[in-house]
Amino acid sequence: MTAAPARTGGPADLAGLRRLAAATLDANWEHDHTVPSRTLYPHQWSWDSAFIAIGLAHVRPERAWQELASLFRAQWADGRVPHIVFNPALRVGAYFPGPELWRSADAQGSPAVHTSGLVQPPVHALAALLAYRRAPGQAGLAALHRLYPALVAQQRYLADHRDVAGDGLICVVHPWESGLDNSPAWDEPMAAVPAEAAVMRAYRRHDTAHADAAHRPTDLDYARYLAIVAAYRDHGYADRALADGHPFLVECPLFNAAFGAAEHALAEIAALIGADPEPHRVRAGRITEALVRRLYDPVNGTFQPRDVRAGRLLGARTVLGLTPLILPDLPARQADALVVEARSARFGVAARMDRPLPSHDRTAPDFEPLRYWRGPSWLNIGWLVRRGLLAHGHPALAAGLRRSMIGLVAGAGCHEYFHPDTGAGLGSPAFGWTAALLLDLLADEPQP
Ligand code: 9WN
Repeated sequence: MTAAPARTGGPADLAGLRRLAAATLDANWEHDHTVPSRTLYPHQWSWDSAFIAIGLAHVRPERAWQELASLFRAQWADGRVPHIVFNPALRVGAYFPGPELWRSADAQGSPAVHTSGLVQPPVHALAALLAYRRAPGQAGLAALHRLYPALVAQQRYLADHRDVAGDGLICVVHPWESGLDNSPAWDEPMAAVPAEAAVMRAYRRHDTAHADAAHRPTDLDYARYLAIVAAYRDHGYADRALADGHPFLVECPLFNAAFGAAEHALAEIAALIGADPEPHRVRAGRITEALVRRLYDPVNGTFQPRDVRAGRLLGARTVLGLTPLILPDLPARQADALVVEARSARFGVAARMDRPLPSHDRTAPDFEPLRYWRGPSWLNIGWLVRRGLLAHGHPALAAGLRRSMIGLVAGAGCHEYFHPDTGAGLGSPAFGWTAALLLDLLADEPQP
C-alpha cells in the first residue's frame, strides 16, 4: 500500500492537548477506576490501569492511587492480579466475554468481585514508582507502603506459578495475557488450538458492535480465545497442570521485560519505604539473564517469543521484540541490536519519523494496517520503547518517537490506536491510556 504522509505537524497548542487528555481521563473515571473506553471496554483492565495511573499522577494524583488500589483490591489469594475487574453495576452483555463466562466466583482464592482469571503484563510497580516520582509527598509514600506487599505478591505469583518451563521466565497462557491479543506473534500457537468459528453463533460479540469487524480478531480467533479460557477455567484457573496439556503456553518478551522492570521498580520502591531493595535487584538480574538466554535470537538480532509447547522460538518479527529495551541492565550487545532493529525499515524509529511506530514489521507480508495489533500504532508500546531508548543512551531517537506520538494525538485525538501510515485514529475514541501517556509525554520535555 502507498504510504500517505504521516501527520507530523504536531499540536499548535500543547495546553489544548493537555486539556483534551485530562478531560478524557475525567470522562472515563468510574467511582474508583478509569475505564479504557466507555463503549468497547467499560470495566477495569489491569495494564490499562497501570498506564492510566501514570497519567493521572500529572493531573489528579489522588486518583492515581485510587486506580491502583481498586485494581489490587481484586487481587486473588494466590497473588494474581486479574486482567479484568468487572463493574457489578453494568448490565449483562456490556462486554463479551463477561462474568458469566469467567465464573471466577467458583475458583479457589478469587476475590468478592467478579474478575477474569487471566493476568496482563505486570507494569504496575513501574507505574507506582513513576506516579510517586511525579507526585511525591506523604500521601504518595503512604500509598507506596500499602501497595508494596501487593506488588511483591503479584511478582511472586508469576515466579511461583507461571514459570512453566522452569527457565526463570513467565508463560502467558492466553494471547489476552500478552496485551497484544491478536499479534501475528501468536498465529502459530493459535493455529494449534482446536476450535471452530461456528461456536461463535452461540454468543453475541460486543466488540464488533462498537468497532469495524474488519479491524478486530475474526470469529475463528474468538472461538480459539474461548477454548483456551475454557481449558483454564475448567481446571479452576489452577496452574499446577499447565505443563500437562494447556493449549497455549508462550514466553513473551514484553511480558517478561515487564516482569524484570517490575523488580527494578520494586527495588526503588523498597528503598523509599525502608524495605530491603537487594532481593529485587538480584531477581531483576536473573530475569534479564534468562530473557537474553532464552528469547534473544542472535540471527535476527531481536527478541522472539518462545512457544513452550512446541519447544521453539516463534518467527514473526513484531514490536514485542523491541520491548526488552526497557530493562536498564540489558547487555549492550542486545540493546545495540534492538536499536538497529528499531531503526530498520521494519519499524522506522528515527530522530525525524515519517510514520508512526507500527505494532508489526511493516515489510512482512502479513502486515495489516487496520487490524488489531497486526500493524497499527499504539501509544503504550511507543511509550515503552521510548523509555528503553532513553535508558540505553539514544535521546535523539527517543525524541523522534515522542514527537511522532504527540503528533498522532494532535492529528486524530485520544484514539485507541492509529493507522501506521496515515496516523488516522482507529478503534475506540477517548481511550484511557492514550490520554494518560500523552500527559506523561507532554510533561517529559527532553533537555536541549
Ligand atoms: C481483551 C482494554 C484491553 C487492553 C488490551 C487490548 C484489548 C481486550 C479485547 O483491550 O483487549 O482483554 O476485548 O480485545 O488488546 O491490551 O488491555 O483496553
